[in-house]
Amino acid sequence: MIDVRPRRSALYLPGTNERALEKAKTLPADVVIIDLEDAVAPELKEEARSRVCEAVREGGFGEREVVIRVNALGTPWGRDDLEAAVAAGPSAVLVTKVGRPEDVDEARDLAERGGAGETVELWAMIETPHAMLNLREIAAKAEESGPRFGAFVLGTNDLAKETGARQVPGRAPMLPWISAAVIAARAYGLAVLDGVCNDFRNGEALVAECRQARDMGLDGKTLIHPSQIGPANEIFAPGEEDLAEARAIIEAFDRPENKGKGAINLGGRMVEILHADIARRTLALHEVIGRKAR
Ligand code: 1VU
Repeated sequence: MIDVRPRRSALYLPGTNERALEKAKTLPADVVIIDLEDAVAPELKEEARSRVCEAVREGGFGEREVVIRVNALGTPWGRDDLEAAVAAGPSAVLVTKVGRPEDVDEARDLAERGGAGETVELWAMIETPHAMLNLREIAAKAEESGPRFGAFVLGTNDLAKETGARQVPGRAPMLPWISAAVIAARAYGLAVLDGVCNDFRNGEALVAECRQARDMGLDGKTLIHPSQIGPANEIFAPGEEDLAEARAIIEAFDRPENKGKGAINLGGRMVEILHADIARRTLALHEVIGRKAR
């Protein structure tokens, strides 16, 4: 059985917004990211931390992965956030401003000190120039930490702020960084999620960013508004054409005349065993998504 976890849609919500927190329990997002960082004012940080941890302990999120995004470890709140967050037992804690491999060590040590159970993952926000320069070392360190580190999440707003790059349609200035994050994540067995589309009333912009991210190999997109969930779920799921092709490839390799072959002719196109691997993964993802929908 192939282990696939759909992370097509990861919805952020402010840790101080009780209404959004309740609503998230009913929305079809694969992942809910409850934010203690940018969406919470400094004077509310401690109160938000307690409330969010209580809400996560209470549960009610069903099959959604629940992630708590904590303040950077170098801030007055980061270390306490991380220890409290892991103890609340979410699916993952999203560590912000990870820029060096030492940040991975520090987060892992704090998580273990906070009593993180086996199942609580750590995810890393990749959102600074240092993170971009150190992607390979960060990803390698994350893999070395065992199953504890699960994903990179791109912070494209911070990357724009820190570099001066503009967030333009087509995202040309961001593409090298998105690609670099995908390569580093895949080399070391991590999932990778795209940054947000701020223009949440602009459906066309969201669809374009989701398609681009899917084609570049990302697992899903982080979102800020419920209206963005449907398009992300659809675009990051295998479509009818992908499924038909996957089934045709597997069926072709199963034919007696193709037994033992590494490459075959499928309707004038070369198909290799690696395409059968991709096809099996596509069908596994489709099956898991189908089970969630039931
Ligand atoms: O109609 P209802 O009262 O039932 O619900 C509203 C609203 O509460 C709800 N809603 C959400 N529910 C869950 N999660 C959300 N993120 C969320 N956003 C809205 O949906 C109903 C309709 O809302 P609306 O269209 O009237 O939108 P609002 O004006 O209420 O809110 C717009 C913003 C952008 C403020 C809101 O969507 C929001 O707070 N989004 C998340 C912001 C956030 O968490 N930012 C930090 C992380 S993103 C980042 O740092 C980039 C890396």
